[in-house]
Amino acid sequence: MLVRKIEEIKATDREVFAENKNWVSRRLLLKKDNMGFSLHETIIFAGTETHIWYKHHLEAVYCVEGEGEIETVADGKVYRITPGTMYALNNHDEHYLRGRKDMRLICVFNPPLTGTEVHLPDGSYPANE
Ligand code: 9YT
Repeated sequence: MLVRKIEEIKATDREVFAENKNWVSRRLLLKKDNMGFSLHETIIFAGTETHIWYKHHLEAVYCVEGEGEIETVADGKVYRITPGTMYALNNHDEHYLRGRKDMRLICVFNPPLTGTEVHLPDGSYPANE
């Protein structure tokens, strides 16, 4: 049984800040936990825009706090994100993620992140080795 609390993860190597400081992600479950997915709580900071294109991962995101939007690049559609909204990048959708108020998101990645990935210039995370 694994039981973890966000407060225990803060200031450990399971807490990762974006290089551009757009977000912080606390990784409750990673590849090494052998669950087949990773589970994160991510705070997207107000006033930020992040280009994301997960070419090697599927991600589902559930908003529990705050407000923002995603814009899908292929069709220019904008989706408002508020508490209770889920979006799933089932087509590896390239998008912009914008925080209007600090947004608290619960994120699931398949395949799981190892925890050491950083966003590449194209908005992806590298494929796991
Ligand atoms: C929603 C999203 O993908 N934000 C970027 C950070 C990512 N959730 C992560 O690494 O935890």
